[in-house]
Amino acid sequence: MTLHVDVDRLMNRIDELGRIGAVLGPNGERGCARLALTDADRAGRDLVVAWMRDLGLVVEIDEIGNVFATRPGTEPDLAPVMTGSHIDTVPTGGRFDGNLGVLAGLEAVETLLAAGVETRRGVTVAFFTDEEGARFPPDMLGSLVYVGGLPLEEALDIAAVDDGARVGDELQRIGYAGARPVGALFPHAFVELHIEQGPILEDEGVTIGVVEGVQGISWTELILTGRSAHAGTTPMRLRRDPLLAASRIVDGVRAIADEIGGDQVATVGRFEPHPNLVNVVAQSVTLTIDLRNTDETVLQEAERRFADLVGAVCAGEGVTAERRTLARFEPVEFDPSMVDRVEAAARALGHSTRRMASGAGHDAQMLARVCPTAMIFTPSIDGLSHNIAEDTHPADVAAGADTLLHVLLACANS
Ligand code: HGY
Ligand code: MN
Ligand code: MN
Repeated sequence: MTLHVDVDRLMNRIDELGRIGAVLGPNGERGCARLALTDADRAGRDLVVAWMRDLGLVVEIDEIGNVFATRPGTEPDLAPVMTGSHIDTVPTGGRFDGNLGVLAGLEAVETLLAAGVETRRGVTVAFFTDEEGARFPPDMLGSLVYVGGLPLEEALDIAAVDDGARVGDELQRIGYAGARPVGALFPHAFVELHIEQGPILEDEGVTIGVVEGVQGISWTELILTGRSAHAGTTPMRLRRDPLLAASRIVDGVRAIADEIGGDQVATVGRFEPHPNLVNVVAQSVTLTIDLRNTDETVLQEAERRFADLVGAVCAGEGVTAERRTLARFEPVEFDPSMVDRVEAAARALGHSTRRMASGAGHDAQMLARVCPTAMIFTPSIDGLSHNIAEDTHPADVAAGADTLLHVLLACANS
């Protein structure tokens, strides 16, 4: 008899966790705002850890606040298999981004427990700190530190974009500065269930995305500085206006993506003029640029064009530019045998599949550095994410969670 998850139980947990930091929209949207290491994140963490403990799992918290909950296997000397994702969100986030992967992992373990199905290897369900990077760049911070991609001390000193708080102090404040050394134990294999966050699966009517890799990511913070001046008395010829320069850069960044074409995407997400007043020519503008491509060579070309754009615009307007790299990750390809396992499990369950790359960053791209890794995608309604209208049909949630369950079973008995 084929094991299936209890999708009602899973949807109830998704909705309950989604009520912490809930953002309700005018048209019934049920979004979520749980920025990393805020009180809302603490409340979400406490709820998920309570569910983990209710299932009798062994819960450990590491020094960067990553949480690992393990159901032991019959052969304790074997490294566990791991699944998981994140439960922090962007401020205009949804109930599924990250949360689905963590709660579906918990549901898979509960299904095994309820069926009395034991596995050779333990099964660990994890959530990683600050995957979004919205408050503390870079994104995937917790999993990056876990795999040794960033020294712990450096991560603990990262300051929040919003209020300047330190990662280390915030972890202490919310009670998630754990004792487990980062990277203390790497899994035998890792698989992450996540919503696609784009339109492809829905457009093609496909149920399961078999993710072969993640595109490269380049985040830059730019601070343009000109000279603030009186809007009424300063002749146009005397102005050094960083807001005009920033606007030309916004337009030029879109042109870079259009000219390169293909997979290239480019986004100016933050745009903060100072002093941002009606009668003052701006003193400075802080903006962020997010460039991504599946091809590292093309991504570097996009970065070169961006650097040239900034140089030309700043020279033309007489403003200066300070640059800070917030994140830079090369494209990642997942382990072919794990990708095959995802495809086989989904098809054995009767679901349609298609292979694809991930446009979004995920913790799995970090775990791929230390063990065979793959991802499972489920469709996003209207392809929306990082939007309070983010939603996924329960039937697709069930398909994704069942696929995850069977990939975990296969890996945990390998
Ligand atoms: O930025 C990303 O792709 C992810 O949502 N952190
Ligand atoms: Mn995510
Ligand atoms: Mn996200």
